[in-house]
Amino acid sequence: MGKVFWKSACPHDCPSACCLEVERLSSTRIGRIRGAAANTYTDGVVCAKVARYAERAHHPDRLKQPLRRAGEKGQGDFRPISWEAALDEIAEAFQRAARTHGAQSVWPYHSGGTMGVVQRWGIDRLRHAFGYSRQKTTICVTPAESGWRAGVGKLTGPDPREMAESDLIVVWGGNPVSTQVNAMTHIAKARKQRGARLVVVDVYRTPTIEAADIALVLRPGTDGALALAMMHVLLQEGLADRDYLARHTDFGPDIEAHLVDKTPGWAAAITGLPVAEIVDFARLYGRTERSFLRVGFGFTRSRNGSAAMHAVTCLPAMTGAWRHRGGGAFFINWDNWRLNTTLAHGLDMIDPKTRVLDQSRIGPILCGEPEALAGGPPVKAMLMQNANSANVAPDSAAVARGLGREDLFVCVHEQFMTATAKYADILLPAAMFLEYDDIYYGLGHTHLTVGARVLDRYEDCRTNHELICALAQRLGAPQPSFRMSAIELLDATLRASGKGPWAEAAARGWVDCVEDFQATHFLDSFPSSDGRFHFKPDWKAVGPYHAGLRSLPDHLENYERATDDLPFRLVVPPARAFLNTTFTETPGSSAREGEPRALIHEDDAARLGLSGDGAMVRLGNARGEVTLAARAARTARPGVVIVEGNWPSDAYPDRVGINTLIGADPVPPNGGAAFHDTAVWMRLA
Ligand SMILES: Nc1nc2c(c(=O)[nH]1)N[C@H]1C(S)=C(S)[C@@H](COP(=O)(O)OP(=O)(O)OC[C@H]3O[C@@H](n4cnc5c(=O)[nH]c(N)nc54)[C@H](O)[C@@H]3O)O[C@H]1N2
Ligand SMILES: Nc1nc2c(c(=O)[nH]1)N[C@H]1C(S)=C(S)[C@@H](COP(=O)(O)OP(=O)(O)OC[C@H]3O[C@@H](n4cnc5c(=O)[nH]c(N)nc54)[C@H](O)[C@@H]3O)O[C@H]1N2
Ligand code: SF4
Ligand SMILES: [Mo]
Repeated sequence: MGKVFWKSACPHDCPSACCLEVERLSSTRIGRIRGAAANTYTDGVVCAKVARYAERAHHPDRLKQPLRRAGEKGQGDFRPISWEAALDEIAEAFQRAARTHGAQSVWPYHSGGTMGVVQRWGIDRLRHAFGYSRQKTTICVTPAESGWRAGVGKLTGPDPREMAESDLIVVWGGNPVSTQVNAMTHIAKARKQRGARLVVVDVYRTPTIEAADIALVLRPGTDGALALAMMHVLLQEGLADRDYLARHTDFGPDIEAHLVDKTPGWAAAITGLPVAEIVDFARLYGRTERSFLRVGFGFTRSRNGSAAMHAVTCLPAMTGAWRHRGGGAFFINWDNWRLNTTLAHGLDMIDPKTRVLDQSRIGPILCGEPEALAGGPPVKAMLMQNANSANVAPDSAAVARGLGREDLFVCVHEQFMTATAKYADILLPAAMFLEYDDIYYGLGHTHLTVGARVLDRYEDCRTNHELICALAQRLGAPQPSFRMSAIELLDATLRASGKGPWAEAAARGWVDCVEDFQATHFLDSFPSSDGRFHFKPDWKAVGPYHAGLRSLPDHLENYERATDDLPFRLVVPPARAFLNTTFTETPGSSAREGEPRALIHEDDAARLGLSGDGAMVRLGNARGEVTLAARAARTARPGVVIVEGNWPSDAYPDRVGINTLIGADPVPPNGGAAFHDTAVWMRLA
């Protein structure tokens, strides 16, 4: 008998949002996973870590029963209890917090473990039904999103499949070979069929840089300067499309005057790139009609990241590349789904007076910083789903202090015993995507992808949706949405959005929400307040921390500069075989990644007296110190240290993880974490 493959969709926080085919061996076991060939974005490809998902789904360490803390917070000592007893305790803790400190002292917290419409954001129904604190979900896209919105207006753009019809693809501050492999499929088509060239802008030699025709390795946090100098060259050399600028943008003499002294020489001194590289790149960009700018998140994870994103998005507005098939720029799709999630996310229950807590600032919030608490009460009770904040959030020492508070009740709903799970008072076992139904937003493409259940539930696990419903009922919520199944909610959501019934979507595996060329290339108008692209952003309208941002394309010097005391710049990008901290538990992924490791420029290594593999270094700043293995490599610029992968703190010799060194101050103008913007000292350990 042939192998049996079932349709599904990847739930993880990855813009590829792949359509999957899962080899189903029985109602409780899977074999290989492959990409759906019939989906024209996935195109039959998935990453290696999801291809071997059986390792994760059938992992012996999966949580399988509800647990109650028996030892110290953070130690991971638990005893089994029943679901009923666990739900009673959570409900009691929430009611107690609400009684003594008000409903806003309860903080339901979520991040990107699953990206499902119901299984991730369903927690918002619980929140809104009881007036618990709201959450501003900033940890990932916010700095990039803010910069994009400031110029373009909305988070949409050309169909990324058009990259195959492009003559020049610029991957700017992203590493898709590692972080969204499918983008490379479409880029490869353009290179094969049209001889297209690939330019990659990064701060070290990533696998994507290695695949590029032209590689620009600059100093961290200097992308704005590169973009400004490119605009300078485009204007100087007659490569700007003056007609397009006049018709479709707010470009004017003030911007032109601002760019006069942003010469390649000026940018060379800031970026570390040779003048000729900057000029050649600008000319190539300006002379290619079909130039597709695929912007990543990486270069925006700096204190000047929103401004840098805005400056970069000015480039296609200056050349008019938006007009051409295979031209323009793309970051993510978010504003094009038009899903009506009022029922699924309880939007009609929102009380706009309820405070909003910033997800990235969980450390300062739990440590009681008044400004972080947005003028409200301390957080006294939490439910955490889809999140490993003890490892992934900035300033992890503060997160640990906060989660370790004796007066804070924490329920964690997890698949594994993560660093965060160890802080739980009640730890509940979560089902995996193969065991539930959901719809996912394909942020890197145009499809809503659909994953119907493939396997029976593992042991005593429950889905996020089931936990939310059970808890809401315990707390006395009368709303019918807490009594609906995930499929009922999804079906209602799709129908209310004019996208047909669930059964149809599930049978196909996706809903393509693609819009036509005219709309996605903004030929009639940009999705901004006045229909134009904004060289002059209204930062005030984007977010509250707009002080210091100018109404111009700009390179801001507000990042953590290297100093005599802190002479190195630390960058902490994703590892290929992990997805944030997910997959750090699977043998295939952890074997491939080895151990936490600092990549140090050979010249710096020599100066430090670092020799041979296996040497250990200590990195530090005012926030803390981290010890890890080091390797000398000619991969970034001198003075730049790269630590790939978000390893569990237990993987470090001192059990202190890398995010100890990262600041939790909000990125202007609308928040988010400056993960790649950290100054440190370094010495041999
Ligand atoms: N394998 C794997 N895939 C993933 C993830 C993962 O952890 N592992 N994470 C997922 C998630 S949540 C997200 S948000 C995406 C992120 O996907 P990406 O868009 O790739 O974003 P980043 O991970 O922030 O970093 C991308 C690149 O930016 C570079 N970079 C850092 N600072 C700068 C800078 O100042 N300038 C420039 N030009 N480049 C800079 C880094 O070196 C890195 O190579 O990937 C998703 N996919
Ligand atoms: N050093 C460093 N830190 C970073 C980044 C970086 O590049 N470098 N990137 C940042 C970014 S972009 C992001 S988005 C964040 C990501 O941070 P998180 O969203 O916290 O991502 P993960 O670490 O993968 O943790 C998600 C957890 O959800 C669990 N999970 C998965 N599916 C389900 C489910 O269905 N139900 C439940 N209950 N749990 C589930 C997984 O087991 C996992 O432990 O990290 C940020 N932190
Ligand atoms: S992690 Fe990304 S590339 Fe891998 S299967 Fe999921 S969506 Fe596709
Ligand atoms: Mo992310």
